[in-house]
Amino acid sequence: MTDNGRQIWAYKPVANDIASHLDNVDNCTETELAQFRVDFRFDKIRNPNSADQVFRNQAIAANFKPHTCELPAAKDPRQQDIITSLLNGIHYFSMLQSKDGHWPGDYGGPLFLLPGLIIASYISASPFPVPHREMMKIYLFNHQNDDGGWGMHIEGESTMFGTVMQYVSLRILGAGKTHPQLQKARKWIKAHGGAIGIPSWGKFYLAILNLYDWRGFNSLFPEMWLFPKWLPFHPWRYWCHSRMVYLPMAYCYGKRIKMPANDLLLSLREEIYCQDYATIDWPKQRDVVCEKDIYTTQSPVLKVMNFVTNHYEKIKSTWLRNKSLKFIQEYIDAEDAQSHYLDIGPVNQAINSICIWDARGRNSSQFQQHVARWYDYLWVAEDGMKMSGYNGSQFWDTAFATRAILESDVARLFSDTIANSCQFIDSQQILAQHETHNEFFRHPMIGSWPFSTAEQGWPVADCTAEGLSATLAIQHSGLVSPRVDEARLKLAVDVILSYQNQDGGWATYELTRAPKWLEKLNPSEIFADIMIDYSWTECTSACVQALIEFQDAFPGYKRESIGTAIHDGLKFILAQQKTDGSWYGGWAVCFTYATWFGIEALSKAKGLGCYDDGLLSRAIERGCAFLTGKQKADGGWGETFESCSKMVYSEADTSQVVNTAWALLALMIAQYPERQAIDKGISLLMARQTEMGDWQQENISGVFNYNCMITYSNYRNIFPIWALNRYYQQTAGTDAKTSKS
Ligand code: LAN
Repeated sequence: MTDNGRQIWAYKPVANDIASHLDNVDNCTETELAQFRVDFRFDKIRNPNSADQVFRNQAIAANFKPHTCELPAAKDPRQQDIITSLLNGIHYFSMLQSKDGHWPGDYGGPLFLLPGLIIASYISASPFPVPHREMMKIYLFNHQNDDGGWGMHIEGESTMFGTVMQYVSLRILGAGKTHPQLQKARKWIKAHGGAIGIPSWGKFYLAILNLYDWRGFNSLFPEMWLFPKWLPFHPWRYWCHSRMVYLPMAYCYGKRIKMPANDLLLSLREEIYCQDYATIDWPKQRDVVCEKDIYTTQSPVLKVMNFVTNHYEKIKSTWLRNKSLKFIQEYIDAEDAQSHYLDIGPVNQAINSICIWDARGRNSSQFQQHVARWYDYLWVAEDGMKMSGYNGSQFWDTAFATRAILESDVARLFSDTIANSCQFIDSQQILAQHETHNEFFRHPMIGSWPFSTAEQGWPVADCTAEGLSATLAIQHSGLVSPRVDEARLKLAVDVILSYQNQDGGWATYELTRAPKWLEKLNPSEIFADIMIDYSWTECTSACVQALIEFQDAFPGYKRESIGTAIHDGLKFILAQQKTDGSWYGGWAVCFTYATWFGIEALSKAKGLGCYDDGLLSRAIERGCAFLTGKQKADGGWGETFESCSKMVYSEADTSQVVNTAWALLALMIAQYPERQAIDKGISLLMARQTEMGDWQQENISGVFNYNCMITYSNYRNIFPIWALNRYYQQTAGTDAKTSKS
């Protein structure tokens, strides 16, 4: 069910408004659950990625319309095939668009999110309705690896974090300890040293559940929030995700929140440890991490800091502690208010819920507003009910989809789809700031666009750029009367300019606010580069492209500063290129993704006089040489998620349509001269397309912090469509006759 970007799953929907479903206490029967498994088969061994079939089947059933587009004239049979495939692709995808104009989709992948929410619901005695609980169990069981454990994410090898979190969640949801899958899981846990080796984020959740002693946890030093702001390590300078996660964690730590023990918890203490719980020497476990989990090791600076802050706990001033907890609570309130209780992401949504439950009580309106938002994060696919990595990827997918369709004049056959996206894009531009904006370290955001919804209230630099590019493309097409006027476009440009870093690049949500050495304080063990907001190739490319497109349409506005911003952005992108010609991608898998972004920005900048064209051309050529060097014999490209974590190109056994589309988009924008490489890739995309115009769900496409993967289910449509459309545009020209049915 969707409304203005909000998407929730309802069991047996009866009304059309989301609010009436939040009180739904419907039950489901064993027979219905068994039927679900028959209707939606999921086999982790075949593919751990579900294909979002639950949503898609419903959308197609509701929106089905026959494909009646009159095909544009084709020069030859090959082109006929291209046109057919392209139109089928867009036609199918347009049926997935929701009434409010966005494309809903599965945004799961990480396996440590749902447990956080289950723990929040358990400690606060606010259980989910039975159908939700049952669907969650299906999901958790479905993603167990063959060895009995669970990974950090759906494609990952088993880790202690993944395994203990899913195990405890299943037990909370009512799975018995004699269940064969849980017995197998216990074996894995015990064979790998037991839950004392869970990384710090896991130690945190277990401590909340009274399954781990807070003495075994390195201090989160809530007093650091009272430091003077000029200090280079004041937490206001952290990457906003770390800041917003360590904030409520520090509250829970400061208050040593823990659930009262009960039979289940006492039994769990025996199930997940190798030793008797009462005999565990907790302070000694602070830095114990199972080797299967370690991605970043503790730096000497962090060790010293932990030593100091752990000792401080013994002598701490109660007055200072209370003062810092008061500040933290105000900050949590502000984050809740600014984001309408959605919060910046799934981790702090759950932990803030726990803090608010502790501070204000279960019946408080604040806590109830938190609970209402839990549903915004839940998504059902054939693998069961998962927690999304965000409250969705609504805006991001819509902006990309719009640009993909508008790549050629076939868009005019889909003017209704574009009109809907246009409406969504219009409605999601952030045009107001909360009164607590400045007090709590927020970057100016009027005119920006978010990743999910404006309501969520966190603007992102490259989402703003994609919003601007999509809006300009809509205006350029003349298909619908523009809804975002010139003044609002200029606001978006101003925000983009305000986001540019000293190094010429653009980061994700804010400017880089602290020096790189702050990374030495990364306590997470499982993620890299989380402490500050770094400039990225992809974000920079998106901003550079949007500025180029804007300047083309409005040459008079801030000509000089936009010119300088483009120049510096290009310089940053060139500096990121690796010696083999590739770029590393921080937000999707991986080298093909960022190399597409690198080449796209450089190619669009050529001939504009804002940079040395010779340098741009050479970099583009090297990028293309890298890509063609990785093309598989079948014409496609394929990378696995290990490219992201190992930072070296890791070739998948089979070509992947999403990687193939990125590589093709890059080669085409670069006007790569050996057309056979492109022709072969396009043939692969066509061959992989289903009869309806969809593509199969293949490997996972997204990533964050190098080590955790995230699903972008709409990518399998958006990027093949975009590549086919660019191919059509380049091979047919814009003069091919098209007519709307
Ligand atoms: C996202 C999703 C979108 C992504 C892009 C816009 C694609 C990127 O270009 C910039 C970074 C951004 C906004 C991004 C940052 C990290 C996020 C928010 C996520 C990958 C979605 C989930 C992830 C978040 C950190 C998950 C929660 C986990 C923690 C470690 C706090």
